[in-house]
Amino acid sequence: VPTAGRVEFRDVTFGYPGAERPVLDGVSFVAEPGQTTAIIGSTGAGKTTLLSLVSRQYDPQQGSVAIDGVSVSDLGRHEMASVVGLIPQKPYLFSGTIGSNLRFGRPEATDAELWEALRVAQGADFVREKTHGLDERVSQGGTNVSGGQRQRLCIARALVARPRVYLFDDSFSALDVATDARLREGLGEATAGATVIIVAQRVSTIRSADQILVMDGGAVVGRGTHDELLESNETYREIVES
Ligand code: DUT
Ligand code: MG
Repeated sequence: VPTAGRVEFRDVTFGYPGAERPVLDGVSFVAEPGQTTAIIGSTGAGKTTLLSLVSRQYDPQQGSVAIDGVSVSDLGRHEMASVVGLIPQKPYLFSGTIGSNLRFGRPEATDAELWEALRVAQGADFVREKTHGLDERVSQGGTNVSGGQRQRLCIARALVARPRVYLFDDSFSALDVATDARLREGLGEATAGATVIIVAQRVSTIRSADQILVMDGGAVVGRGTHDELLESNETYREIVES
């Protein structure tokens, strides 16, 4: 399996425009290809903000964010879409069909590829039940797709694009434990070789991660495996025990 998508943060500081205090303060870490890096931390810790710097919704005021040694600020918008696949915390659909939503990152994808991505994302059954299948129309504020279904479509959309880096922002918390486990098992295969970063709340979601980053107040206050952090990190223990 070819591997690529090494993400490196070097001493990154970032504050939202107009805000007094930075939201991220001196964040450094490396997320390796072929590995899963999990990020855990209380609400407001800066997890979504960190991901938004990888997908370059914002640029840091200090420090650098690089993918495979290239600063993300040197990647154009179009290039970015094929390098980074973000599954946002609040999943969104574009007005169009289910198929056009799934093909967003790779217009030439075949129907078979869309169905395979849906299968992995645990979304094939509900699309099959739609009268028009992949041609079913959806709209941004539409009600014919539930929140959970929307999330699975966003996961499938990212899989279809085959990026080097996958960013899952709290994509699994709303799923029941069995679906969560099934989904992540399939994702393991579908994303093999890429860099996977998962923001999560459940310990069951992250305990098998190769590396866990513990965030608190905009800083990385711990890193290691589940067992290492249980041993050494008070903030992690508090999160796990809560
Ligand atoms: N913040 C802003 N403007 C924004 C987004 C966030 O000022 O557009 C602030 C809110 C918070 C901090 O930045 O104090 C970090 O927010 P973020 O959304 O990154 O936190 P999180 O770790 O993703 O929290 P949650 O677990 O609730 O998703
Ligand atoms: Mg968030």
